[in-house]
Formats: sequence, C-alpha cells, structure tokens
Amino acid sequence: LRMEGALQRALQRQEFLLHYQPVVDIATGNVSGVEALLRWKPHGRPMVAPSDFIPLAEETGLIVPIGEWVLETAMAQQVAWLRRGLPPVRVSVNLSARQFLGQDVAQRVAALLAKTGCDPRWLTLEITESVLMQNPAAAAETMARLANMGVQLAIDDFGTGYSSLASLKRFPIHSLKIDRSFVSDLTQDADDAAIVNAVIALAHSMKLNVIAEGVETSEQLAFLHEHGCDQMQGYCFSRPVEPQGIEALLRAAEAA
Ligand code: G
Ligand code: G
Ligand code: MN
Ligand code: NA
Repeated sequence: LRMEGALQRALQRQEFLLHYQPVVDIATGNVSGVEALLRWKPHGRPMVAPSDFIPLAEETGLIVPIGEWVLETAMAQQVAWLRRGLPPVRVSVNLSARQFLGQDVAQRVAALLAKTGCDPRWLTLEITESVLMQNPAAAAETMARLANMGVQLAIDDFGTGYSSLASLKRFPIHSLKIDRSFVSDLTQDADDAAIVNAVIALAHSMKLNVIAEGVETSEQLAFLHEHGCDQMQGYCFSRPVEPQGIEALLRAAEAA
C-alpha cells in the first residue's frame, strides 16, 4: 500500500527515467537500435527494478499514465539524438497489457508522434506474446492501425506463450524477440538450442526479423551468428545505459 502511494506520486515527482539497451546487428556488429527500459528512482532511495513495480502499476492501472510518459520520453529522445547530429536510431518501447488492450493505443501513439515530431518509421512497439493472445481479434485490429501509421511491431518474450508461428500470420509483425530464458542455456541445453533454431528458421520463412534477448556470452553469440539470428541484445554487448551512454557508443561507431 505504501508502495502504491509512492508509485502514484512518482510521475509528478519526476522519479522515472529511461535506460536504453543497444540492439545489435549480429552480422555487422552495428548498433541498429535501442530498447527503452523504465527505471524508478524514488528520492533518497535506491533504484527499484521494473519487475518490482510494473506488476503493481499494471494492477492499479497506473501503468497507463506511466506508459504514456515512457512513450513520450522515448520518442522525444529519438528526436533529440537526431538533432544532435547522430544517424537515426530505432527506438523500441514496451507496451503493457492495459496500455495495449485497455485504451485506444493507436490514437495515443499518433498524438504523441505529432507532439514530439518523432518519425513513426523509427519507432518499434513491443507487445508480449501473452498480451497478443489475450484478445487476438482486438490485437490484430490495433496492430493494423499502428502498422498503417508506419510503426514497426515486435513480439516480445517469444516462446513463453502459447501462440503458434502459424497464428502469427494474421498480425502485421516485423520482429520476434526470443525470450532470454531460451538463450541463457543455449550452449548447454539441446532443447533450448533446438527451440532457438526452430524460431529463427520459421521466423525467416515468414520474413520476420529475429532478435535474441539476454545474450551474455560469446559462445551464445557465436551460436546465434552461425544459425542466422539477425540481431541481439544482452550484457555480452551492453547493459541498458543512460541516453548519454548510447550517444557515446554511436559517436564511437561513427568515428571507427
Ligand atoms: O529492464 P529490466 O530487465 O529490469 O525489465 C524487466 C521487465 O520490465 C521486462 O520484462 C521489460 O519488458 C519490462 N519493462 C521495462 N520497461 C518497461 C516499460 O516501459 N513498460 C512496460 N510495460 N514494461 C517495461
Ligand atoms: O521483457 P524485456 O525483454 O523487455 O526485458 C528486458 C530486460 O532484460 C531488461 O530488464 C534488461 O535489463 C534485461 N536484460 C538485458 N540484457 C540482459 C542479459 O544479457 N542478461 C539478463 N539476465 N538480463 C538482461
Ligand atoms: Mn522488451
Ligand atoms: Na523480452
């Protein structure tokens, strides 16, 4: 209950911030984008991890205004990097169940794109597989509207839900993100390796881009490279960092 009150006041107290984790093209090693990840730093207290407050925010409905702040901040950051002379950076934003199914998210995204001046072609929205499957008909309609605006859509935590790849055909999806639970034991567990391979092969047969999450070791990276995975995120390349860290990374890449 105290947490709920604190979370309620966090927006007006400006206690939220975004970190960004690079998304790396496996074949070239280039940073092709970043994922925005929410952080909560209550005044005078240590950072609270998203897993410790997003479920509560979701339950109480606070995730809707918080998610709105995340969208606007990430879009504004995309524009700010561009204005600072960097090449365009694709920014991915996570959408919660309530944000995606409980409100007119396409209308909200359109309004925020207009407000920030962000080009929709550089925005990716991530929806988890389980949210997609909660209401496939509504999800398909919302995604069609977002895709028509030029926004890219990614399925997050793929493999943890119950959708078949065949059922994904009805959604205008651009990317699949392989959940890190499959990546972590990739080089030890033959079942996980088989799952990852199957997802890569089938995604490619559907002309989808595949991103592996939670890549921590060079052995995992080598496996993914060998099996044709397109992109990766993980501590192996970089943890989520402040916006300045992303800018430094992009400037270093330009200079190289
Ligand atoms: O950054 P971290 O690994 O701690 O994130 C933990 C979880 O919180 C992940 O599942 C991630 O998708 C989720 N998350 C991070 N930022 C956001 C956000 O802005 N909105 C929503 N809905 N979920 C987020
Ligand atoms: O569910 P989502 O994919 O949005 O979650 C992203 C989360 O994964 C973030 O909380 C981020 O901090 C975390 N993460 C990113 N890279 C790694 C990694 O290499 N290993 C682990 N264990 N977590 C990671
Ligand atoms: Mn994500
Ligand atoms: Na994920």
